[in-house]
Amino acid sequence: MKKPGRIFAIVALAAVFALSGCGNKNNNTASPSPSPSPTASTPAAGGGGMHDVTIDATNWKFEPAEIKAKVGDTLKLTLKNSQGAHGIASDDLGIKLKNGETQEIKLEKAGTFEYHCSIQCGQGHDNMVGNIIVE
Ligand SMILES: [Cu+2]
Repeated sequence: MKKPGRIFAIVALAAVFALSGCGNKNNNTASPSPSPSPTASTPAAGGGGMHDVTIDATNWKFEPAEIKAKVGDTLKLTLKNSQGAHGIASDDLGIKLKNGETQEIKLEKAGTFEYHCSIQCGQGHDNMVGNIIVE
């Protein structure tokens, strides 16, 4: 007489293998979702940059006295008086700065724009000029 228990055991084992195999398969298919694609922000071509410039004013000059930028850029200008009392003004670009002030200027046209000291600061006042060159 055969032992049905043994056959049952083999079937049971096969079933276990099948189940475990199936289980592995499920684990594999349930792989973690793909990593999020990097959302790299593409910089705007041709201008659109930001220039953060602090102009240091002394008796009697601005440093830097020349600022270069491209059309479409934004100039973030800050005036810092290290010596004396000076201001910055440019009629063409609408700049008006006193000591410690910051102004953002959108550069929309090419050209060389002069800025000058806006406070009568003494004998070198007329020499206190600078240029913002927009290309
Ligand atoms: Cu001045």
